Amino acid sequence: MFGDHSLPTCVSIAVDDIDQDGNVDIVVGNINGTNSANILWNNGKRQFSEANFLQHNRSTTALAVVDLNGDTLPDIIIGNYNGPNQVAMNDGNRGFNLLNVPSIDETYRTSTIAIALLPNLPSEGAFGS
Ligand SMILES: [Ca+2]
Ligand SMILES: [Ca+2]
Repeated sequence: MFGDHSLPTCVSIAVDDIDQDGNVDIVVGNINGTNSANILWNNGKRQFSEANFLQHNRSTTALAVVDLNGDTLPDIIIGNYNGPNQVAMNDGNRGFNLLNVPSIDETYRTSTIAIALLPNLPSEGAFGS
């Protein structure tokens, strides 16, 4: 129901071929509820299956997708409200290893993420292996 603030509400989206099957997938960040981030896996036939990969009482307010460790698999940067930001390192099997990102302050109110693509990155990527 419109206006029901207990329902998850999408506030951020990022797209990339997360599982490297040739079909662009959609990463969705939500506020409210406990499923703060989902992936819509694209089967290439105009159909998507939804998988939650991040459950907690934070709100995911910003998303970005980039390969952080140079393994060619897109990783997900997760900006949260009311909790530490995180990165989801792609394991290549539709699974992720979640890491908390140290914050400059403790307010935890991320609203945007910017990515700088730098030339001449070391082979292990910007985030290390
Ligand atoms: Ca895909
Ligand atoms: Ca990666």
